[in-house]
Amino acid sequence: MQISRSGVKLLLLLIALCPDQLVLGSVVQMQSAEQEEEMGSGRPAILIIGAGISGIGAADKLCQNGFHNVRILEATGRTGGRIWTQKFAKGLAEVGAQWIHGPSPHNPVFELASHHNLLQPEVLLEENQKIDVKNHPPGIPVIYSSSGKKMSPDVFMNVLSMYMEWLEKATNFTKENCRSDASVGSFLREEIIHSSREWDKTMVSSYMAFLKGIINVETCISGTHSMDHIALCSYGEYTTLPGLDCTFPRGYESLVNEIKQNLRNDTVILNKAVNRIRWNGSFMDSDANVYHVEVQCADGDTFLADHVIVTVPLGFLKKRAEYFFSPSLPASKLHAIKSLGFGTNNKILLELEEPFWEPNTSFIQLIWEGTSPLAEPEKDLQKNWMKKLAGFVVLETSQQLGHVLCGFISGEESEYMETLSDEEVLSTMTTLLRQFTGIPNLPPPISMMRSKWHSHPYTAGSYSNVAVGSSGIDIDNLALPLPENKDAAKPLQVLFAGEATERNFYSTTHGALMSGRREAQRLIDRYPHTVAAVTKAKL
Ligand code: 6YU
Repeated sequence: MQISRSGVKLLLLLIALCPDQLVLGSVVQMQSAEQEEEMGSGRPAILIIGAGISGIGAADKLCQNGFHNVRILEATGRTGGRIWTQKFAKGLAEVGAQWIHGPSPHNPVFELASHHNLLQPEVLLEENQKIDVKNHPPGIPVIYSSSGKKMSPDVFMNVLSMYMEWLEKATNFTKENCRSDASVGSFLREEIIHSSREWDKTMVSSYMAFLKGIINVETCISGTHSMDHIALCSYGEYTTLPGLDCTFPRGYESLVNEIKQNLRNDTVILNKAVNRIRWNGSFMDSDANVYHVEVQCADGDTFLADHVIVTVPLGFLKKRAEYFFSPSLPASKLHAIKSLGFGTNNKILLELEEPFWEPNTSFIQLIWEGTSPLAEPEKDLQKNWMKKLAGFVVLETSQQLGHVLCGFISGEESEYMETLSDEEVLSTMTTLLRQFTGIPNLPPPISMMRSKWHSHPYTAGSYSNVAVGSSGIDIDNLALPLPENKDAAKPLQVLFAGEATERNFYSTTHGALMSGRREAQRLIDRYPHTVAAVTKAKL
């Protein structure tokens, strides 16, 4: 279809009334910023790559501020990204994000979820919003050891409180008082060695095994293979929000679905994997409109835009950044992508016919006797991968799910687990549960579901961390828009959002949502006329 230049004004008027973008052949043309500004409507063509909560959140904010020429290109066949609810057992279970970490007024996920009535009433109680669990499983764990004994948590209470103090201490380092190669793991080891000199000799081996188990939990929280990979100097920059972590009774995806309601039906284009983003160019459509960015997709489609917000996970960028952008990214960004961490934390969900745990148990901690955080890590993955399993969260029975345990496992052992068949994982889990409960004929789980985030082609891991060799500055560098030069003639061509771009809230859904809104705001500030028009229209 060819459109004459004289028809453009009429066409733009039609688009203003019916703001669908034009599709001409395989090139999807969006209105150019200059043309829009000439028309005084201030509506640039904006593409968002990725329909996770950062992408959906950015689109929502843009649309609410009068930007209607917004499209999201999503590689997979679903929205939500690492928010992924699936049917399991007698209800719903989360493959990715599970909790709102810190549900309190400064958490935008909590704000949205409560606004849309997605949470249980007790979550909204003021006293719940004041509790600070610092991302750790709340409550006292029920502890089972590898010799099949259930152990009293009282035995470990003093070690647990020492551990929490060490972690708190680890958050007080800054680059002024710590070596840049120091890790949280090495710091914890020093504290353990120092403190263990005072321990009752008969308890040393149990305490060490307990601490090894707790550190396995910590690697899941930080999304890393080992705490030796986590930079000590930046550890305190991650900010926890107050509030007793909570879940979504209708699934985490209910939040994504609510945000999507505000978007036009055709905003999200699924199964549209982006292969390459060409920026700093002059790309012309058949009406001689010029755009600075061209987005090439795996299926051959090409999209032209004034601004692109990239929200793909850091894991994907680690694999593809060099080819993904043309011209290639500046050195500071490539350094950030390479040096920041993006580790694996997987779930193994098990449905049991009958619970072996007491009612009101929230977390089952596993202790492998004879292990120690001071010993060299086990090398033989085939034989030892299951020893990295941090424990099981007992999923809430209030959700009528049945009797479901959610195991968490991080790092290389988790990535190895992804390579095994369901039968192998199920059989290992059955053996493990029998060994730890001391019930040799415990029936095997009736069903199992597990995540495979490392092998996911568009995620390649679970979430980001600040690894040794990187710092919060890398997160800020990753978040900077392109071109870098603020005075460039064509500013804000490629913007970056996604959890890994939020210096204080990386690795979380609220960090991701904040990042999407942050980049939307950057564009809103660039087009004050659009906002002014919307405000006027609302009055
Ligand atoms: C939280 C929690 N949580 C467990 C597990 C995981 C994560 N998180 P997305 O990936 O969502 O979207 C990008 C899209 O881009 C995606 O759809 C892709 O398909 C698409 N894409 C990629 N390439 C493309 C291409 N080429 N073309 C087109 N599209 C493309 N967060 O708040 N509570 O309980 C958990 C958990 C197993 C895997 C989590 C949790 C992390 C969040 O899920 C995640 O940050 C956001 O969903 C990301 O959204 P997004 O939009 O940025 O990307 C001190 C210190 C410690 C630091 N850590 C403490 C926090 C611990 C985090 N909690 C973890 C715990 C669990 C259980």
